Amino acid sequence: MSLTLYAAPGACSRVPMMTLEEAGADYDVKLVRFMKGEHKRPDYLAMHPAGKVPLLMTNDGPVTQNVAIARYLAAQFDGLLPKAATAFEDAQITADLAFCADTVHPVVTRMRMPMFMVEGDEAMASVRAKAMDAMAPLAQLINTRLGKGNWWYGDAWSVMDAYVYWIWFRITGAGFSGAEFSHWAAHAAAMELRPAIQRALAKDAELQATLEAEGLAPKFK
Ligand SMILES: N[C@@H](CCC(=O)N[C@@H](CS)C(=O)NCC(=O)O)C(=O)O
Repeated sequence: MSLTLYAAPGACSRVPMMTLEEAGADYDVKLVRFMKGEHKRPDYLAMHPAGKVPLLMTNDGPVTQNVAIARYLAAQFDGLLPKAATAFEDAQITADLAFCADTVHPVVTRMRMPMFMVEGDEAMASVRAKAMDAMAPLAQLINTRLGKGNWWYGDAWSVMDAYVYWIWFRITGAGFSGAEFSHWAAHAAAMELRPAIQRALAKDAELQATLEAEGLAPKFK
């Protein structure tokens, strides 16, 4: 199985990067330079018509969307998601992944990238403030869930842990206070002790170093 992950440092492509490391998969990483618009070029759009990362190129073809990539990898490698015994259990797993992708991630984007939504400093500050407010109840949900066990699904690590860890990194990096969310903070600390996660973070840091060396690292206010 040949696997190539198209990724940008700090982006949600970190979720499959952590997943691939946890799976012990043999894979290549291709850096996508947002500032050069590489993700909007015809060759990339042919693989990912929405022009986003992550993209996982496989022997079967390109797999896009974090939810689909997580499920695809979990079908190839053990230990990435619980094995659903019923359609209902399967739906719960999809709902968990979709909660991250469809409910929380858009709020992260508003917090981190208000310039995608509006123009002008005042309008951007307003979008960011609203996103901080919208994040609070979502953070509470995640924190409560993580207070029930070591990992999202209790004793077993899963892609959900990678997903909520990426969200934690993004929101605390954007100034959202994690102080009230002690279970989530403890989860993030536990993630950082895992060798596979350390390897993924090191790979992501290499991508960032490449962008910086090329003068292509985005600068945010
Ligand atoms: N629902 C998508 C979200 C992908 C997404 O928004 N990726 C961002 C990075 S976190 C991106 O590629 N942004 C670049 C852009 O929109 O130009 C997924 O889960 O794969």
